[in-house]
Amino acid sequence: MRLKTYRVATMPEAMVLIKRDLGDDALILNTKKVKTGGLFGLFRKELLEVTAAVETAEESAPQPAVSKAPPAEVTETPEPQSQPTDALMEELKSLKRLIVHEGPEDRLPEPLRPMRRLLEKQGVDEAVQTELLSELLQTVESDKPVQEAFHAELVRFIEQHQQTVQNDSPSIACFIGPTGVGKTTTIAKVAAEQLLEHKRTVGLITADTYRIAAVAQLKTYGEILDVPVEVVESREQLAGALEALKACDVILIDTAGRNYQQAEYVQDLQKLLPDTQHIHTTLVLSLTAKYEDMVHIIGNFGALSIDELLLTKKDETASAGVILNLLHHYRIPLRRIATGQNVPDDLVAATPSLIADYIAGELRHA
Ligand SMILES: Nc1nc2c(ncn2[C@@H]2O[C@H](COP(=O)(O)OP(=O)(O)OP(=O)(O)O)[C@@H](O)[C@H]2O)c(=O)[nH]1
Ligand SMILES: [Mg+2]
Repeated sequence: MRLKTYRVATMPEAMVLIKRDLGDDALILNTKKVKTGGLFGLFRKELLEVTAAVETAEESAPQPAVSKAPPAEVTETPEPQSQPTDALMEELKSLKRLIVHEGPEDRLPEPLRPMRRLLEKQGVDEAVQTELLSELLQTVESDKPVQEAFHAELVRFIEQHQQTVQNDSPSIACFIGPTGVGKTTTIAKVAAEQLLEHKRTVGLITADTYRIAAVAQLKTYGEILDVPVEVVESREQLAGALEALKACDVILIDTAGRNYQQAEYVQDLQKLLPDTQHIHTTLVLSLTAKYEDMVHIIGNFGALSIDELLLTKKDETASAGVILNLLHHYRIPLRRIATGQNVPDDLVAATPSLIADYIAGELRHA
């Protein structure tokens, strides 16, 4: 990449120079106002500092052309043309934010604008949009449909940010989360999957004695699947239930749905879980929730380590952008997504291509 910085009085002046030096493919990376000259601060002139770049021969990504403008008198400060350093590339990355997001004039090339609109509509936050679209700017090839490149970029992004679960077959797993997100239903799905697909014996425990129907709900699943169910109210009782079910290959623990926006409920959970033994903890969140609320909830779990995130109710929303936000901002593995009420069918692996389909699907069908 060749980079040049110009100091000019007006933007059209910069355009002429950029076009002359860097050609039609040049891209404006940044514009800022700078004060120059003057004596003791008097008679200082305000100029525009414009940084532009163009890909060199080895880099083939097409860039938007700079529009034509009338010539004018200018002050020019050319940069030495050397290989970009890591620091420079970092700086470029932050400058890309300016290209991707609207400035005084929209600098994002026309073919990428529907993608930005889509990401916005899907609830993808600005930092993630910037990363995705600036990468796309570099990788998109003129002979390939831009939708394909977008899908491929989504897959790359997800692969890069998705963490793998430390223990993908935990023998004791606990499901926690806000009210009504689908914890109990998901436990039934996981229990059935373990029994039927992996031929493991399963035991269920519920610590949800808060809601009258909660115990009955898990017991019903226990009867259908023909697996034992224990009911506990305290850490001591939980230890007893774990002991009683120790012959089972897998023990799944259900908990009461709580408003984890309030930290006191996290403390209640800490009092329930053993302090001597690590239990694989899955935080269940509904995709119908707002991302800001998810952030708040995850923040409250600071002291209690979350081993895995499981997202439910994908079938109830067309927006999947929060998945990208979560993968980008948190290092919590996401392994499964629940896609409906049917036990055991509506539980799928959160693969990069599936998540990319969720996001880009709308664009393809448009
Ligand atoms: N559409 C849809 N509904 C779901 C999904 N998962 C669970 N549900 C439904 O959501 C409702 C609540 O499910 P539960 O499993 O009882 O939720 P919970 O988190 O255990 O609820 P509490 O224990 O009360 O906090 C039920 O009607 C489920 O059938 C899903 O992926 N999609
Ligand atoms: Mg429940």
